[in-house]
Amino acid sequence: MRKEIALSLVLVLLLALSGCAGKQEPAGDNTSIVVGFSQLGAESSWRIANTASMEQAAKDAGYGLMMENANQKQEKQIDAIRSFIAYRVDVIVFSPIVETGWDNVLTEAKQAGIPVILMDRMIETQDDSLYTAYIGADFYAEGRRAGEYLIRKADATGAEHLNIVEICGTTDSTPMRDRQRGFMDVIRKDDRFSVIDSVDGDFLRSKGEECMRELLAKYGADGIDVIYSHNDSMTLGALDVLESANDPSVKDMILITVDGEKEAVDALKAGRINCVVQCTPQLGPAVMKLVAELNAGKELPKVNHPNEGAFTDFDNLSDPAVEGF
Ligand code: GYE
Repeated sequence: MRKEIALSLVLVLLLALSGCAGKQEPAGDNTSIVVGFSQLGAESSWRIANTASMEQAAKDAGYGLMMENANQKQEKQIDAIRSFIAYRVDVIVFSPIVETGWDNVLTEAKQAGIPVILMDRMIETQDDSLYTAYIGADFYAEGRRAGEYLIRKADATGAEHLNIVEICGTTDSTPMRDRQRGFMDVIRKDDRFSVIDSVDGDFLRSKGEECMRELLAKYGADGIDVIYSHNDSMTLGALDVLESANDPSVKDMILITVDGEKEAVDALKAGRINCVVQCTPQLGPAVMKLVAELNAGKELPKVNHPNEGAFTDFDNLSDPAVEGF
């Protein structure tokens, strides 16, 4: 935090000394490139790893990073983007907490001639020219992977009918919408499956606990066969509640989670979770590569997805490649 303030101050000072508010042209090295980065919060281990990846990658590339953390508030993200426009950063990178409500501020960025890279999450807009590129996971494919695992598991165990509860990420965020849609598209036509409840856990561990307590009270452990949770933080919170419930039916539950942080992958290895769909937070190097290409005047691909898969209890979990972040 202190570093970011210092960076902002240095920048303001430079602008004041040069007596103009114009953008500094790159002087052959990277040090004059400043990236304004609006991170949405610090809600999960994924997010914390993502922030660290951005900081490290900017440092490695020799770019100045002006970062603002919005603590889960869209208004704070909008303020941050406005301040980046005022500072005339070279590129704005941001991870939108929800999909809607960005057109005005992104139009301001466009009018100021500052390119915008969406990192991690998407926006909903009629005007695709409001962002230059998107880089982040294919959340729909992640949801499908979760559903495909469940079908394989049901086939392998000969299950006749499974009651599913879904613990969802932040309402109206891209990963919440698409992880749900992908999962449903795969399981919908198979009448072995019923989603009996879908609750909002906001991607938070504490909410995962809270949701699990409520679900247990409502359906009992024997009324729930599958838990599909949109991120590891919520899953780990739910797992704490399940394991302290001391109910024998808990161990028959199938737990499917998304992200792949170390604690979740370790829980998979220990047989406490059944499937971890991967979603990498290590987007920093690829983001900085896009920034470099932009700076070199290249046209960027509009959508950039990292390669991802899933770890499951069908895999050889002693393989060293089975590792969390
Ligand atoms: O899955 C979750 C985080 O947008 C991919 O946000 C990200 C999600 C991630 O809070 O843990």
